[in-house]
Amino acid sequence: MRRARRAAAAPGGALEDAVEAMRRCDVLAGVSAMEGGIERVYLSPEHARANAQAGEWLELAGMRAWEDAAGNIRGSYPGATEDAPVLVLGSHLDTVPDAGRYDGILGVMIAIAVVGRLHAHGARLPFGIEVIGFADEEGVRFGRTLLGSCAVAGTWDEAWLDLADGDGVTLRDALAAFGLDPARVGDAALDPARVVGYLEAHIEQGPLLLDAGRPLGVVSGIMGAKRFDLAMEGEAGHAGGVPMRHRRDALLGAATAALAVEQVALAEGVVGTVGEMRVAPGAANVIPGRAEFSLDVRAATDAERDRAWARIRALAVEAAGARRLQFTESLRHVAPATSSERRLSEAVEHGISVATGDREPMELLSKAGHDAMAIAALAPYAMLFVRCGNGGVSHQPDESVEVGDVALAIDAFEAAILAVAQRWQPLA
Ligand code: HGY
Ligand code: MN
Ligand code: MN
Repeated sequence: MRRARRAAAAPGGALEDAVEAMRRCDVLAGVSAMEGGIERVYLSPEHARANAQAGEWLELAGMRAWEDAAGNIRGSYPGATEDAPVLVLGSHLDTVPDAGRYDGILGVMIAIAVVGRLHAHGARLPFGIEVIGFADEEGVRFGRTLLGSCAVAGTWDEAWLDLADGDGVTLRDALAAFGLDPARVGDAALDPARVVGYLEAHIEQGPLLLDAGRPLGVVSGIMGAKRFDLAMEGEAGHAGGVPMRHRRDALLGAATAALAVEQVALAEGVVGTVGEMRVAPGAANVIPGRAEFSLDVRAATDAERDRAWARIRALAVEAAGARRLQFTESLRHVAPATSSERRLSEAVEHGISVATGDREPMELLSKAGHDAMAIAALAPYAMLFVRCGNGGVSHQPDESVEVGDVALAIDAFEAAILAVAQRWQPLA
């Protein structure tokens, strides 16, 4: 077995790899359903085109590329022996509406760049490598997130097939239209016994590395999240004829609840967001009879998350009562808080030290969700964060990274993977 040598990334090597990784992010930014912006949702024509393009890059890096039963694009790089287990690398290729070009995508390109280096040197590790471009981390189309990574983790729930998108297309029909068999999505699952672990590189999506002057960081864990569909039901009416005190204005009930989200989040030290609001019937001269809105609440622990939700819910019920409205709630998505695995994280820290010379890499709790939280059901994980520019913004077009930081990230990710290989004992 040829020992994996640290690929001698000539000074230009890392930068060249980084320039190419970012160029590929630019290419995928052009695979979009949105004029003048980036939008790529699950099982869309844009998803298919992104998979085809990513598949070419996986093959160029020496992997066998294939699309799995859930629509994830995957690349397999052999280990030293036929029966070698696999180390999984990856992130997601889908986006939010009007997205930035690096959220998820950069992590897949960093993983491909590292395997490309191993391939260029004919390196074989004690495990194979599987790079996955997950198909639906954001959950934009069907409301439930992490569908692609749940399929790989073996936690796919058949009940999700009845989820419908904004046009009433069910997940079942969308899978079939994409050329997949809705009854076979579970075939995408990996056997936990064959998985060494999961490493994900991702932009931080916040300002902490930027404020600390650090290009990279290691992730201690990912916040637990819950998403709800909430609604206030009142009575539509004439904007002129109904006296103010007689009104049952659903929008004002929803607005009071949204302000309660901010009040509770600040008080409890969690994060809460009302990102969607729909008002019916939606005319300037009609008092809103119904207001539907989303709630995304996250915390470092599930107990803190649930305590905040209980307080928000109580204030929403109070707001409804005060206006003689009907308050309804439906839980759309739950993701438990997870912690990264110590030895894999130590390998990531080692990689950061090798790449940057920083002996004390910065550790961060991720407030953003990632595919790692779904893969945690399958295997231990660790994550590498890359500094965001522009004040750390993400989920919008101003999302940015520095090419020098991406070069360091590729070197760090490679060194982390080699460290896992050198230290590797089957993780108990
Ligand atoms: O919502 C999140 O945290 C992730 O970007 N899907
Ligand atoms: Mn995102
Ligand atoms: Mn992401």
